[in-house]
Amino acid sequence: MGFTIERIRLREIRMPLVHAFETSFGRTTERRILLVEAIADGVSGWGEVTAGEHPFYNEEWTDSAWLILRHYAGPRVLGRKLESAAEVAPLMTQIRGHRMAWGGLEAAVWDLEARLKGLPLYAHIGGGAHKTIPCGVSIGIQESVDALLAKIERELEAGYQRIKIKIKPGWDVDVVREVRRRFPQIRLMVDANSAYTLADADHLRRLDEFYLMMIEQPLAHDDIVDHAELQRRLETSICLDECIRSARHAEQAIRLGACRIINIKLGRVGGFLEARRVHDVAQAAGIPVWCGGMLESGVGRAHNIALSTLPNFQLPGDVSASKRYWARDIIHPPVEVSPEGTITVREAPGFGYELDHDFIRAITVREETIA
Ligand code: NPQ
Ligand code: MG
Repeated sequence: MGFTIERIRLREIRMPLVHAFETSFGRTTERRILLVEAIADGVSGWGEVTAGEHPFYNEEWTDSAWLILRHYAGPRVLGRKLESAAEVAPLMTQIRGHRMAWGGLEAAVWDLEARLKGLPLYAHIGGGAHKTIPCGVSIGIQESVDALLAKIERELEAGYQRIKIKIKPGWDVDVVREVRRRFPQIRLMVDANSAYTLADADHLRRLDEFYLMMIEQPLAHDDIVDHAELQRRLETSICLDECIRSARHAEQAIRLGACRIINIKLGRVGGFLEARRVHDVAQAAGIPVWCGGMLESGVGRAHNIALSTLPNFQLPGDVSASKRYWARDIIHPPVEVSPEGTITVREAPGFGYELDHDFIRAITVREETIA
C-alpha cells in the first residue's frame, strides 16, 4: 500500500500520579509525557515516549527526547514514502542511543499503518497468540514495611497475578522476608534498578531462600558481563531490563548466561520492530519474556497490551489498570483489569481505545508540528 508521513505533532502533557512512585534511583510524583502523532492521508497514529523526567533510569529524559524527535528522528521520516512501518527503525540507525525518543515515533507509525489498514494494532504487529493479558503490579519503595504489606494486600484483592517490589540497599532482604512471611504463596519478584554491584553478590544470595520468580536488573544499567557472573552465583533467576536495548544485547546476554528471563519495554528497545526481534531471540532460546512498564499514559499502556499478545510473553507484565496511576487517563475507556487479574485486548483498529482530545488539550504544556 505505502504511505507518506506528512506531519508529526509533538505534545508534552503533564500528569500527576495518584501515588508517588519511588525506586532506587528516585521518587516521581508527576509525569512529563511526550505524545507523538504521526499523520498520513488525514489519518493519525499515536505513540508515547517512555523516557523519565530525569536521566536516571537510562540516559534519556523528556527534554532530550523532544530535541531528538524535533531535530533528528522526525526529519528522517517526514515526507518519505514508506512501504511499511518496519522501515522506520532502520532510518534511525545513525542516531546513537535515544531509543525511547525515536521509539515513540516508530510506535506511532505502526499504529498509523494499522489504522490505514483497518486492523487492530496487535494483529498488525503479528500478535494475537493471547487475547487476555495476565497482569502484575510494580510497587515502589514505601515508608514502612507495614505500608508495603497493606499495599500488596490491596493489589492481591484487586486480582493482580504477580507482585513486584522495588528494592535497594537497606530495603531488601529484611523487607522481602516480611513479605514472604505474610504472603508465602504469591508470585513475588524484586527489581533493583541497578542499585548493586558484584561486590554485593553474597548479600543478594540471601534472597535465594525466598523462592522469588526473579530478581530484575540488580547490577549496572549497561552491564551484561557481571550479571553473568552473578547469575552463576545465585539460585534466583536474573531478569534483565535496562541493559537489553536490542536483540543483539538479548542474544549476547543469553549466550553469556546473564539472565533466564527478559523484560521487554517498547521504548527502551526503540519500538515494535526491535521489541519483536528481542521477543524472537528469547523465544528461540527458551527464555520467557514479559512486558515492562514506564508509568505510561493510556497510549503507551495500549501499545504494551498489543505487544503482550505475542506468544513468548509468558509471564505477567507490569501492565496494570489506568486507575493505579491516573485520576483520569487520556484514553477512553481507561485500561481496566478483571477480578482475575487480566486485560482483554480490544478489537478496534489501531491501539483500540479512543483518545480524549479535550483532556489532552487541557493538559498540554507545549506542542509543535513539524511538516
Ligand atoms: C522498571 N518501571 O521496571 C520501571 C522503572 C521506572 C513500573 O517498575 C518515571 C519514568 C519514573 C519512568 C520510575 C516500573 C519511573 C520510570 C520507575 C520507570 O524498572
Ligand atoms: Mg525494571
